[in-house]
Amino acid sequence: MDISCLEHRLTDEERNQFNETGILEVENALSLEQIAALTIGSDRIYNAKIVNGHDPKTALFFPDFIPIDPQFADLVDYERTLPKVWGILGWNIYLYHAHLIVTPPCGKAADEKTFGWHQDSGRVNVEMESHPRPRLSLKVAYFLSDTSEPGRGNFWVIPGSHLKDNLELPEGGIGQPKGAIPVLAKPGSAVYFDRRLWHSASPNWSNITRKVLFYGYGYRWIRTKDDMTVQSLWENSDPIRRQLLGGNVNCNGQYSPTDEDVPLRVWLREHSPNDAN
Ligand SMILES: O=C(O)CCC(=O)C(=O)O
Repeated sequence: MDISCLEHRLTDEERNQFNETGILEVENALSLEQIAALTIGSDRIYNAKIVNGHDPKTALFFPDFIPIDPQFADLVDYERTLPKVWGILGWNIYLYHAHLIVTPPCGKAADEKTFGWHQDSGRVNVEMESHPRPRLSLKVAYFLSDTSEPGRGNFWVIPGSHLKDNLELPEGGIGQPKGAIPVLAKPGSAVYFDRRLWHSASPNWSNITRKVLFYGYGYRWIRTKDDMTVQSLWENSDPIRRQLLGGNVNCNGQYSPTDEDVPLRVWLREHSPNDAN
């Protein structure tokens, strides 16, 4: 990893914002060339699913896409985003889950139905005894299409809701919970969100297909949430990327890591010691 990535470390202001709201948006995290190339890669996956019978009017949720195209693996340790991930979670991390979501125009008129609000991680929210719930993981969402206006299948969030264990939904399944807003992300934006943030997908009432790549980072003792068939990439990955793709020496190293398990810590000790604790 090049030390130029340190320019993109989490600032105090960003840390405060993330801690307070559970979300942080960084515009222009991807260049126009990256957006174009990642869009071609995403379209290839989407078009293959359509050929295989996916309904073109419904959203495609496609996990385990990292091994399909090298440019998806390049984002795992991307120099503009990874420093903020380790700034929030620390160095004992890996990519536990990733998915592509393509939301085509739904072809219906806008309505007021309540969206599918949730916190990430399923049973973790039931079986983990603590209040507030622990952070454990976050996602970085790379927006490839323009969602800078509402109605385009936007990602919706309730800023500050990450410290709440319950969400009050409107009665009768109409309307969105108090404080809910659409994230108006432009192409190239990276949106970081705490897994506890109450959030939702929304219907795409526009005529612009929404495309977003989600990268979920969590502690190395968390199990993967999709098949994550990335092992074939280990051999040709540099040590930090290998760590982020789940490579380790043995299972004990997920809980009590040695330097060999966590090259990210070794690198930080040398180049950014405050982040190596
Ligand atoms: O598609 C979206 O905007 C929502 C994605 C989501 O809910 C998730 O990644 O957990």
